[in-house]
Amino acid sequence: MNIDKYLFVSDEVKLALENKKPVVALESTIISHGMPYPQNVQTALNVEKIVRENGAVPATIAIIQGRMTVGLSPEQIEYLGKKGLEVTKASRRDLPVLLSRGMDGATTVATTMIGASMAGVRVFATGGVGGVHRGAEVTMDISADLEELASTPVMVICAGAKSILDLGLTLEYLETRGVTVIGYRTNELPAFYTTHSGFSVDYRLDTPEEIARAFRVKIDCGLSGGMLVTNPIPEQYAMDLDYINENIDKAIDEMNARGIHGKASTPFLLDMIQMLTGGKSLEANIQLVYNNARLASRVAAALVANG
Ligand code: PSU
Ligand code: MN
Repeated sequence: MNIDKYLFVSDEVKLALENKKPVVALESTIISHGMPYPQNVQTALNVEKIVRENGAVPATIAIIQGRMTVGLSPEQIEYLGKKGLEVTKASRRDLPVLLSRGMDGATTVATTMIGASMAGVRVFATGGVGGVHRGAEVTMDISADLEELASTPVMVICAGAKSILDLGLTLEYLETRGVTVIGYRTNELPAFYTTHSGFSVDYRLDTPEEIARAFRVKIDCGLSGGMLVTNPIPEQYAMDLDYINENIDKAIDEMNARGIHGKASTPFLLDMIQMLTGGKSLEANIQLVYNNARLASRVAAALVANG
């Protein structure tokens, strides 16, 4: 089987990997479904710039005309951002049909991990990961991101999980599936818009080198799966806990009233929260992604240095 039929790695990313230079994977559902145009495109391009400024090569990932594409061009990023919700939000289960039909897809955390792993990229920066949704004991809505973290060897650096999810159940699920949850310079799981959640991470690690060493052990010992690194939003951009939680509750009520469920849930909630907060949540979202891109670049550098 010739994998090139389904995988395209840009020259820049290929060269970086061959020369053992740090590479940071970036997802595309955050562009098409996570933020409005044109802020989504601007943010995606800025994230790439931040990764470069921190000494790593960015690899934004999406499915383009039936190929898992690792290292999008600025034109491809613009294309996905403009198309927005019209692009298929692609999780693991969507891959067979999208690739065989030659379609486009915006990759979620799960699918971006798959693309990164196919290309040999080990570190991935994003905003928030999917998790166990509130009410999952009835709906069984559990993001495929969690299963991917359990099986695919890519480290995901995020700002914790949003309280649109059930954070306690998300942590239980990750524990069951053997995923280590690291707090970067914190003992408390950050809740995306806020640094506080009331839940603890498994381990606090204080330097990119320590994080890289822990991940290296995992690879060396052949322990399957990734690792979840949670990086709190910088204090000056954090939102007021009660304010954001009130608006999250309103958004969830609205979602239930409209009967929205399945893969449409997360994009709907993000959009609703952005509306209810008059764009304040969007600004926080953008800043935390930048912050994660910086940390991921340093961890990627430390990982190649001790590899
Ligand atoms: N959380 C965000 N922004 C996002 C997402 C989550 O703050 O854009 C996206 C990510 O791509 C994540 C996906 O992988 O939503 C999870 O969707 P689901 O819950 O349907 O698995
Ligand atoms: Mn779901």
